[in-house]
Amino acid sequence: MKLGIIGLEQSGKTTVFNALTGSDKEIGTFGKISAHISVIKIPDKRIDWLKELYKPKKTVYADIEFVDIPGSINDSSDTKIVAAAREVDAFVFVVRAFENLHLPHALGEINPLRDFEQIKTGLIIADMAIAEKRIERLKKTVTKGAAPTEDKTELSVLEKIMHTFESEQSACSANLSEQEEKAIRSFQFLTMKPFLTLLNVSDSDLNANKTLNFVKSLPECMAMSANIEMEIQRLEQNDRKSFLEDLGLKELSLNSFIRNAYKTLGLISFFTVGLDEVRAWTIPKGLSAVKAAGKIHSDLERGFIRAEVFSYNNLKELGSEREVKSAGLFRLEGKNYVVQDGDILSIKFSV
Ligand SMILES: Nc1nc2c(ncn2[C@@H]2O[C@H](COP(=O)(O)OP(=O)(O)O)[C@@H](O)[C@H]2O)c(=O)[nH]1
Ligand SMILES: [Mg+2]
Repeated sequence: MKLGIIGLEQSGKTTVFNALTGSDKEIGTFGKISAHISVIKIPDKRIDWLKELYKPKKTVYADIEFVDIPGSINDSSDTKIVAAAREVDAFVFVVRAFENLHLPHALGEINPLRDFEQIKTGLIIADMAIAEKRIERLKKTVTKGAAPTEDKTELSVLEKIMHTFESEQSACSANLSEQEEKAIRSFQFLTMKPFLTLLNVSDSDLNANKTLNFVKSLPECMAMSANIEMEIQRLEQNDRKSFLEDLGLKELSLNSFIRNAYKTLGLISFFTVGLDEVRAWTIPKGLSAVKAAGKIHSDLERGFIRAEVFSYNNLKELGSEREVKSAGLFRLEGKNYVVQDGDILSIKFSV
């Protein structure tokens, strides 16, 4: 999964990037440098436990790739920003709530709701430019009369979306049918992508009422004090606890961030196990066994015969695969079985 960190200039994007990934990139650079990338392993106690049980040669955790996209997303003249944003699966909107006397906000007072709208507008404007261009071209062929049906469908969907944009709404609120959505999927509209909002607050405001109110008012929002978490990330593991306690936190925001990301983006994990490898795979909720097999390798999807399935919870409770089998909790499932969070899968296939 690839997450793009976007927001206004000087909202703390790079600070958030450092805080979440433990990187050490320069902050306060005014977007003058190119995007930063860092991949983090997603901590998962289930994988830790499976590793102990199977003692595999290799253990692979699921991961998230963070891309710190510099500059300001409401600057639609910056094509590099938009191009980088198209590449990601989902966004982290960084919204500034921290006061900093040395760093006045370019738009005046600190106002997270306004800044959230600015980000949204930036994305809508970028999408409108794409839709407009395509509509213009399609209109030419469709009015000539010789256009294929797909072009007509595409045009009507794009016009529908254009209406949505004109009323300052995201493409995802255009209520498209699955078929309509398919017709325009290739455009990778930015406002179709799911997002999380990270409210970047001063550490003294972490539990303040105004923070709680902003978190409630903004969609998919959580608060974080990026500056201080970046500092804590730099400490030795043993020294972190007392600093976190002082802030009234149980853990670094990374953990709750990952939980929120899975929930908001509708993701689950399944596992493959064995003496060679124990591995976590991230998939969208509702995926069929055959599609999940395709995540592992395209051959497994093409030649899919069946999935052998048992659950992590049963394995943990009973202690071994043999016990799971004799308890009748080992199942054979077909192509259309919907994979559940915590399933351990073994795909039988032939190509
Ligand atoms: N007081 C305070 N300053 C912050 C916080 N987060 C970021 N900053 C400052 O805001 C400035 C811009 O941060 P940066 O991460 O480079 O923002 P970007 O332009 O969005 O990448 C830097 O001077 C940071 O020190 C915070 O939580 N509190
Ligand atoms: Mg930056």
